[in-house]
Amino acid sequence: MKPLIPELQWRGMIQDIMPGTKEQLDKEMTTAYIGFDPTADSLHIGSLVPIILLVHLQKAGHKPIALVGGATGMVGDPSGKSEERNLLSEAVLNKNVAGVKAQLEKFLDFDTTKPNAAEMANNLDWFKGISFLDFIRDTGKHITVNYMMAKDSVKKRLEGEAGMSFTEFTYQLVQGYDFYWLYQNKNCKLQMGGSDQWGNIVTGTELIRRKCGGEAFAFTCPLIKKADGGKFGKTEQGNIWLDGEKTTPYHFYQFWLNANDSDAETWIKIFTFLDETTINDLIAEQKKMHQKECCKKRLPKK
Ligand code: 383
Repeated sequence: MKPLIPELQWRGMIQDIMPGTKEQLDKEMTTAYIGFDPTADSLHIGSLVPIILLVHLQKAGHKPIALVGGATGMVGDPSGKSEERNLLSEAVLNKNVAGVKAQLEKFLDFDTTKPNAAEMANNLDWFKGISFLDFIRDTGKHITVNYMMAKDSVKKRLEGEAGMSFTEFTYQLVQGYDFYWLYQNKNCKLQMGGSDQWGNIVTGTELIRRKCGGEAFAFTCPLIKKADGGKFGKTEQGNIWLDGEKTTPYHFYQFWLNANDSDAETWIKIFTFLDETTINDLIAEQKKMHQKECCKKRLPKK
């Protein structure tokens, strides 16, 4: 096992971390997961940061699970959203699950001869067998409404005019149950995600503690912002998608090339696997030569 947390720390990829997480990772090969909801048939470069987290985790010798939210996609995560989402039809969801799954499969090593082979999961596989009554009795009973209402994702929406449906209110419990299920069935002790996911992730560790007295861990990565305050991953043409049909390789490359110097310095640490010395040299070279292309040319190409 290679040290994962220090590696992610110098890259600026850790926002919040639960006490004991580093010790758990140092102690044993740890199974960890990140969830991706099928809100579109392709992921975009915002999802690339958590995908890269999974890759670092596997490179360090731990076991990654990439979860596609066939069930949570039916509910809609209110985290970071000021308005209620529209429900997606089952046909659209099925198409999106297939698209997201195919993309995630490209990044991880699924070779089952290795002890830390990656796995894919779809939370619909366990949720389709759970009845509403079972869920509110066996899971809902462990978490108070007071606890759920204290989350940012809920508080923000209660302050607004439009409110929040019961459907979206339950989201954190559904994601929380996933963590519990993976803890029980896959010995998964760690959940990661972007910092917008902290509330949902902690509901999971809380559920694990209350339902079976278990201890689980978490950390999040910062949500990428541009130095000029603009939204990362958006251009005038819209989102930068990972799907080459939606964003051509040419536009994908142009996106990185158009980064300003300061963003290029931050992004080279996150979006490449170059080591610290190489990156420091590139940054120094960029500063010296005022030649802004030298970091950017090493950013990913499709
Ligand atoms: C579903 C079930 C789980 C665990 C997580 C999920 C998905 C999660 C979510 N994530 C975002 C998404 O899918 O909505 N509730 O669009 C994004 N993620 C990752 C990362 C991020 C988050 O896919 O911060 C950006 O990409 O966590 O917004 O059991």
